[in-house]
Amino acid sequence: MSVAASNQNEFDVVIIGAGFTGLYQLWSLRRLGLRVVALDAASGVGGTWYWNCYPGARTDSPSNIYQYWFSEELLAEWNWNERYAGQAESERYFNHVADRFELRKDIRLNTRVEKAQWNEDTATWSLSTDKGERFESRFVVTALGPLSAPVVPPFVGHERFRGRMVHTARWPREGIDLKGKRVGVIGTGATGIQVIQSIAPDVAHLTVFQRTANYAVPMSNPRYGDAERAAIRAKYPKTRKAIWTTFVGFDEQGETRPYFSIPAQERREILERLWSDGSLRIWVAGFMEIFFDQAVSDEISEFVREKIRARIRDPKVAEKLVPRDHGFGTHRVPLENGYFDVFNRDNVTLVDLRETPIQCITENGIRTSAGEVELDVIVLATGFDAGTGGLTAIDIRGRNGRSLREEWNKEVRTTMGLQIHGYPNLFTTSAPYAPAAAFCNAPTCLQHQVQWITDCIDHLVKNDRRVIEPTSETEQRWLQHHVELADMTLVTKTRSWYTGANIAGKQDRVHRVLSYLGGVPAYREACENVKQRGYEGFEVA
Ligand code: NA7
Repeated sequence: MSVAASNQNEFDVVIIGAGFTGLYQLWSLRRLGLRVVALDAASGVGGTWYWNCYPGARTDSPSNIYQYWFSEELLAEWNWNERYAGQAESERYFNHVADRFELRKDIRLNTRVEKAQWNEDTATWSLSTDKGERFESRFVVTALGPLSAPVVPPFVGHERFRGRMVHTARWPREGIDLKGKRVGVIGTGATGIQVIQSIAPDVAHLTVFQRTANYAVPMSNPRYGDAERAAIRAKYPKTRKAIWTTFVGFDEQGETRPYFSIPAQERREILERLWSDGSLRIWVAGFMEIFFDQAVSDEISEFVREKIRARIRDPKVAEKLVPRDHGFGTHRVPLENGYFDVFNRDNVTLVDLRETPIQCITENGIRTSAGEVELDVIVLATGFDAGTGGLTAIDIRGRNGRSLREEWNKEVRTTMGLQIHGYPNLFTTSAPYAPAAAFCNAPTCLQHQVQWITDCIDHLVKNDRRVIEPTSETEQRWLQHHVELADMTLVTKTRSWYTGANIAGKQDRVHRVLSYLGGVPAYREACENVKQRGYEGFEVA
């Protein structure tokens, strides 16, 4: 039964975001009979898959596990066209979900939440938007996605550039005609790789500005017909079980034998088999020891380096493209579709920024220490302020006016990535210190968080409780547990958005890594324990 008054902008729950998480959260909470609204700054639903419409944008998780599990009808009727859905197909899926479950009537688009303030007297949140609207609600759920705040590096002279400069996550919906243009791409993460391999054949000249070489696995992306879809659907019960029980929420479990207990020849055969699957299996369903054991990491990293070298004709270029400063899998591993072959093309140049750093942006292009590269378009594939950037973009004020932005500017804290001490009735998804922040098939972990939050709100409403907040002791215990696990891994030793190292000063504020590294089953168990024990460690009033 709804607890909100009938005022137009008073709700039981305001959800911020109408992407993967927001849509499911809306569907789930509405079923409890609550008054719920989802607010989103975009002019369409889909979140990440609305914004990231750059050329070649595609999921790196297969479509059979990058989807919702809450509706048998949806699973039966939605036909994925490819093993890895492209941006357009993903966006269509979210629009279908919004229509199919009549979610749109409770979604306000083009509405950016700017401030959220906790009112001690009424035990409610007040939210204000860029349109000057005000919303009152008892609970707030942030469904901002882990990668929604784009990073534009402060290059000297960027305002001088007379061509077009665009961040991949703000690609114009109408597209950009790159045919015959001189294009520079800065960044070779998962996004840069997708853009580079997609646009290289069309542009007059492509200059790739690489700071850190990246491992990438060749994607095998067959199109699906009815027979393939039927076979995939037949496996859904098994898949559904697997995603909850595997370490990173995929549908395959890794090898359980210790790596070096397997003879060298057999190890090689296993790696070749995993590699030829054309998926992330070699990373997340291979040998988990790559995350913990330097010797295992070294051998598997060298296997991948060999594969990269074999693709590139010029050995000097190959050596620049081979990562040496981190082990395979300690950053996010992208899939690629012809990425390394691009560097065999006459119209593509690789600039190694470690040798010749960017000095500034000029009127005509980019100046490195080796000289100026003239460009018509600069593509910034420079990533995101992951996990925290979406939340700190909003002025969130908890008890006694405390500011999340200011607090996280000193130290990033959460309790299981689900709540933050000092911010009652605020639930977060894809926030730091849960697997959903990074180290998980995002849809698996986000759906789990939605379910936990839904159960929690249901519990409070049914028991006539108004407020829930983790104690600072609980938060401290979780952080300690997170750090102990993180310190056992090689991930903490690397520089990437996983560790906050892509943002100046952020690494010092993050507890080792953004993502909880205990795996999906352990995280789910921890969350379940809290619930089963009546929200033990949380103050419920
Ligand atoms: P990433 O993975 O953070 O990659 C950003 C890339 O941009 C990476 O190669 C960076 O080099 C590079 N970068 C960032 N700032 C600069 C500056 N100032 N100069 C030169 N190069 C720079 O972001 P993506 O968008 O590719 O991927 C994010 C996630 O989206 C991905 O992991 C998937 O989960 C989907 P660096 O490595 O920092 O040296």
